[in-house]
Amino acid sequence: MKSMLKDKVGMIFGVANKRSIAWACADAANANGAKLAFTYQGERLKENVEKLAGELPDSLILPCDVTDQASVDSAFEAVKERYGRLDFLVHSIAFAPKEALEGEFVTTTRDAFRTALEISAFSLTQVALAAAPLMTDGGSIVTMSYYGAEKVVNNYNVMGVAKAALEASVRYLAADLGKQNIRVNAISAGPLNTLSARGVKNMGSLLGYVGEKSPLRRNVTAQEVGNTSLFLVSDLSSGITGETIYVDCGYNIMGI
Ligand code: 1JT
Repeated sequence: MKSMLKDKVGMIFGVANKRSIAWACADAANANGAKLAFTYQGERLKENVEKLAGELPDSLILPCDVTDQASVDSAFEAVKERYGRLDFLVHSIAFAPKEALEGEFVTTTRDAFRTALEISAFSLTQVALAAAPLMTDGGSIVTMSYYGAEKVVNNYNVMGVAKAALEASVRYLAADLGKQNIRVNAISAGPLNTLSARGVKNMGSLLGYVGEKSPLRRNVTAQEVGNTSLFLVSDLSSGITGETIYVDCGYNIMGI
C-alpha cells in the first residue's frame, strides 16, 4: 500500500495552506511515493506553499495563474523540464467574488459569472489540454466539486452553476482523453473548514447541519478527501472515468 504511486509524478493545483483540500491530496500522494509539483496563485501564497511543499523529496514549486495562459504554459514547461512526464494532476481551484456567495443567485453580475466560471470550471479544460501531452503513459486528473452543482444550496449561487459546468466538463474531457488512457474524475466533497470556506457567511451552521443530517452523523475530513484522490490517481481506479464520487459522509443520499 505504501508505494501505490511509486515512480509516478503528480501536479497539484490549489494549495493555499495546510487545511487546503489540495494539501490533503498531496499528503496522501507523497505518503505513497509520488513526486509532486505544486502551483500557487499569487505571491501572497508563495511562502505558505514553499513551507509545506519544500520539505517533500524532489518537489517543484511553481507560480500559476489560470487566467493567464502564458503562466499555465510555463508551469507545464517547467514540469516537462524537471520530470519529463506527468502521471496525475489534482485540480483544486475555485473562485467567485464574495458578494456572489451571498443573497440571491438572480442578482449575479456578468462579471462575477464570468470570473467564477473561468477560474472554477474552464481552468480544468485548460490544464487538461496542457497535461495530456506529458501523460505519455496514460494519466489521471481529479477535480473538486460540491453538492451545490446538483441541488440548490442557499448562498452557493454562481459557484453551484460553475460546479455544474465543472462536472459536465469532467464527462466531456473523460470522453476526449480516454483514448490516451487519461482518466478524468471529480470528487464531490462535503463542506470543510478551509480558507475558501472561511469567508463564507454561516459556514459554521452549514457544517453543523450537514454533520447532523449525514448518515455518518459527522462532517467529512480533508484527509478523507485526500485518500479518495489517492485512489482516483492510482491504478486501483483504472476502470473509473467521467465520474463524480461523493465524499460527504453520505449526506447526498438523504431525502426527508
Ligand atoms: C469557493 C468558496 C468554492 C467556497 C466554497 C467553494 N466550494 C465549496 N465551498 C464551501 C461552501 C461555500 C458556500 C456554501 C457551501 C459551501 C469561497 C471562495 C470562492 C470559491 O453555501 C452554503 C457559499
